Amino acid sequence: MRSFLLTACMAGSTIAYDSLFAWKSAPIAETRTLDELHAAALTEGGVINLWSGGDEPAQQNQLKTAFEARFPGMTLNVTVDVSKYHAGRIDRQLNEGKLQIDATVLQTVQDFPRWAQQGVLLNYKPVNFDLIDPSYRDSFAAWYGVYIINWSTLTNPSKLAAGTQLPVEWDDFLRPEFKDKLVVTYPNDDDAVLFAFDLIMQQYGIEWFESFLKQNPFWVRGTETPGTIVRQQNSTYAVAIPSSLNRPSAPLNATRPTTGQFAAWPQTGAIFKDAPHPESAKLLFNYYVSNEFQELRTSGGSWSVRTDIATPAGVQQLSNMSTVNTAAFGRFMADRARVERLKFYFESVIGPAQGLSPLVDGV
Ligand SMILES: *[C@@H]1O[C@H](CO)[C@@H](O)[C@H](O)[C@H]1NC(C)=O
Ligand SMILES: *[C@@H]1O[C@H](CO)[C@@H](O)[C@H](O)[C@H]1NC(C)=O
Ligand SMILES: *[C@@H]1O[C@H](CO)[C@@H](O)[C@H](O)[C@H]1NC(C)=O
Ligand SMILES: *[C@@H]1O[C@H](CO)[C@@H](O)[C@H](O)[C@H]1NC(C)=O
Ligand SMILES: CC(=O)N[C@H]1CO[C@H](CO)[C@@H](O)[C@@H]1O
Repeated sequence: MRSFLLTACMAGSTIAYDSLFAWKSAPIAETRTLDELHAAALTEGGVINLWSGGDEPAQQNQLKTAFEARFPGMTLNVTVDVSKYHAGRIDRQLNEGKLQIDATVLQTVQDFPRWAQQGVLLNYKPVNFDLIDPSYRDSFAAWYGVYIINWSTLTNPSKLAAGTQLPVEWDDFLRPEFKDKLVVTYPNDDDAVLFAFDLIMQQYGIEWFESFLKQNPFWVRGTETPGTIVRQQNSTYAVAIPSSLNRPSAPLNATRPTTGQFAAWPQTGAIFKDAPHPESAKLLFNYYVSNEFQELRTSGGSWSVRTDIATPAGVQQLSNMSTVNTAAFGRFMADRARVERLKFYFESVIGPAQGLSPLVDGV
């Protein structure tokens, strides 16, 4: 009996957590500076293993470059893959008691409350935690939004007749000049795209989508792929849905509806309680919510997850816009039965997503 208990305890330290109500999980509040955290992280070997949601391998290069330049001797070993694939592999590592990664930042925001309930996340407030928008953070600091992802539409006017008006509202995509010109991510492959289509159709109905289909859109995997294709001169595709650019270089133009709803949400992260490099993970998460990183994002035209960081010039304040609700995404993602029904609706009309993972498809 004794040896059985001992074995059971050693098999996974999660056994000691309160996974019934997750009581007694008051967070540790960080008081150290970034430089003090840096010194602590170096004593662990200088590597942090992060799994980050995304659909092109280079999507976290900006973070990696900025982090490694700011903290000499540190390596941010970031692996980008589709969040829904990362989440399943994380569950497997947790289940086997062989956690190899320190932290994750994902689009599958519904996974974080579940992991918090299982007791596998570190309840930890980085400096500035209380300045994160309350709707983006867990009260006990198990998880929180670290940056905002926001979508627009990208148009390449050089591939359209001179003088073509850019598409702005969702109805504009139905105009005859955009037939055979649209390249769009499969909503049944990416839940955030599904959310974007759900918003449109809640507003404009199934008739909108039936007309949209008559435009003969080119469906692709990955949310960066439409923009890549629209930029290339060797195809006729001129309008990308979605795109995350707001200030693209010429000749491209970004637009966003002023009446229709569009998708934006806090990409959410957490440190694991059994992280092999806990001090390194803490350094990264303090950096994420620091003025330095949040201002790097806003200087690129993006919004901040923090309420005290100024919205960039020329960009409307997020909390003051009637066309976007950043907290709605989490509620959408949490209702898996509805998400499933929606996916099958789209699959029944446009078929299952075709092609390799966008991480390896070469586009
Ligand atoms: C970097 O991350 C990958 C994927 O998690 C892992 O296979 C690899 O061992 C890590 N490298 C180091 C140096 O820890
Ligand atoms: C267009 O050009 C890119 C390289 O710029 C290439 O990878 C792609 O296959 C080309 N597409 C077509 C349809 O020819
Ligand atoms: C697209 O953006 C360019 C600047 O990059 C601007 O000169 C041009 O007028 C815009 N086109 C349209 C149709 O608004
Ligand atoms: C909020 O929106 C209103 C109108 O919708 C506008 O008058 C006001 O200037 C906006 N405030 C900020 C801080 O953006
Ligand atoms: C208006 C806005 O916030 N746009 C930003 C959306 O996100 C991208 C990158 O993530 C920025 O480059 C945009 O400027």
